[in-house]
Amino acid sequence: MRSFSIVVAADLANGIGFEGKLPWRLKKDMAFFARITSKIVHSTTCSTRVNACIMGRVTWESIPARFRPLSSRFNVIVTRNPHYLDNKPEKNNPLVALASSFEDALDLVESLQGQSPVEPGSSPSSSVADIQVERIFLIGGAQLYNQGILSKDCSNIFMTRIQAIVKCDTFFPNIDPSQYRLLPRYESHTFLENYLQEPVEAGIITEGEYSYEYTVYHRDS
Ligand code: FOL
Repeated sequence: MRSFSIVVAADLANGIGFEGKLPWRLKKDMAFFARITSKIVHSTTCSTRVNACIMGRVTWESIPARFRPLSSRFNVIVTRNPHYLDNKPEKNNPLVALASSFEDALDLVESLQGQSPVEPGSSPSSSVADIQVERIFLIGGAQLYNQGILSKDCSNIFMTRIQAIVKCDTFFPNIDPSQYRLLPRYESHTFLENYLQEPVEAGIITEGEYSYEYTVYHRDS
C-alpha cells in the first residue's frame, strides 16, 4: 500500500516555480491543495490519523513559515543532510520527519500506514510511532516529481492546470501518455468528488489574471 499521488499546479509549459516560489498566487487552488492533502476519508478520524506530504527540502523552505509544517498532515522532508532540523523549531514536532531519499520517505510513511488505532482516551500523539498515515502525497519539487512520476507506485497526478504560460525556472516533467491517462473533464471532476467525498468546483476557474482547472492523470498500467 505504498501507492501515492502527486499534487501540483503547473502552467501550459509545465512550469511550476520561479526563484524558489510559486509563480502565481491562487487562493482557491491553495485551499484545494490544503483540502486534498488534508482530508481523511476512510475509517475513524482521530487526532493521530493524518495524510502524509512528502516534499523536497527546497519545497519545504518555499512554504511560508506560518504555514509550516503543513497542519494536520505528516510532513516528510527529503534531504541528504541528517542534521537539517537541528536547531529548528520543528525538531521535536511529531508531525515532521526527515528522510534521506524519496524511497526512504516512502518506506517511512508506509511503515506508519495500516496500523491499529491507539487506545481510545489515550493522550494525543507525542511521537512518530503514534502517527497513523492514511493517504500519501508527493508535493514537490521538480527533483522529487522527476523521481515520483517514474514510480509504479504513483497512482494519480492531481494537476491544477493554469491556462497560461508564466515565467518559470522550474518545471514538472513530461507525463508519459503510455503510463498515465488524462481523464476527460467530466471524469476528472467525478474522480475528485469521489476521492474527496465532497463537492469540488467543476470546469474552468478564474482568479485574478489566471484561469485554471483541476485535472487528474491516472496510471492505468
Ligand atoms: N498543488 C497545487 N494544486 N497548488 C499548489 O500551489 C501547490 N504547491 C505545492 C505543491 N503542490 C501544489 C508546493 N508549494 C503551501 C505553500 C506552497 C506550496 C504548498 C503549500 C502552503 O502554504 N499551504 C497551506 C495553505 C495556506 C493557505 O491557505 O494559503 C496548507 O495548509 O496547505
